[in-house]
Amino acid sequence: MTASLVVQVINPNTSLAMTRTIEQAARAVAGPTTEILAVCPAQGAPSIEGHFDEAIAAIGVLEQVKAGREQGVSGHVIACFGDPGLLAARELATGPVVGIAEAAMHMATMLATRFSVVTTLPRTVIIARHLLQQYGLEHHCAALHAIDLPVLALEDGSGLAQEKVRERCLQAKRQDGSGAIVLGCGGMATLARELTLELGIPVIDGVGAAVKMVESLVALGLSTSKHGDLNYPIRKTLSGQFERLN
Ligand code: 5HY
Repeated sequence: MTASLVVQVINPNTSLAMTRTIEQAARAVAGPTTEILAVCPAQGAPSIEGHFDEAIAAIGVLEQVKAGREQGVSGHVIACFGDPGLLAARELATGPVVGIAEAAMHMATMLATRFSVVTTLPRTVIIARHLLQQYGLEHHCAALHAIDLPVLALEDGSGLAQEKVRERCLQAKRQDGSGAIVLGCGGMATLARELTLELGIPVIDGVGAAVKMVESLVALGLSTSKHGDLNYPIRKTLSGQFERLN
């Protein structure tokens, strides 16, 4: 069956292993006529663990969105829980651009009155807090937890990070009074279904949520508004390392 739409799923870090994990989660939920095009920047940060990494990652996101638009993809997913470069990407894109944090957070509000977030490092919890404020959802979030392991621990094959995620999700369900849990890392994407079954509450992976949101937006004939601040960037000649964004 030929693809009726192509969703570009961007892992903003340069970890090929995590890109594969994210691709697996995206393909698991994609519709029968949806093609998933999983990509990551050739250069940048191997993992995104703070404001500095986010700034670097945003450039890679923009390069991938530009390439995807030129290839005619239907929409884009930014598969990093900080949603790096989201608004800038929306300026560049024609189709919808959905970040995994915003997708998972909004989906959680449709399933429970309060949700908790389980992410990686304590220092990146503040990034999730900033997103909650930016998206107007802070009053829906009961608490944010960190497994206190680096992002790439999710790809080291030991299973330690995955077990820590499970423990933190159980703790969040017990302590926070939350009816749902949002997984706060693209690398956690493949854990959601099993945790939902084990905990008996919705455990939401933003990769799957974002892919389905892009599919829905495209099916409704909706794309990024070009009226106002998300119109295409004002034309100017970018120089140096940014020439490839012209
Ligand atoms: C992510 N970092 O989803 C975020 C998660 C985090 O490299 N991919 C990353 O912990 O901020």
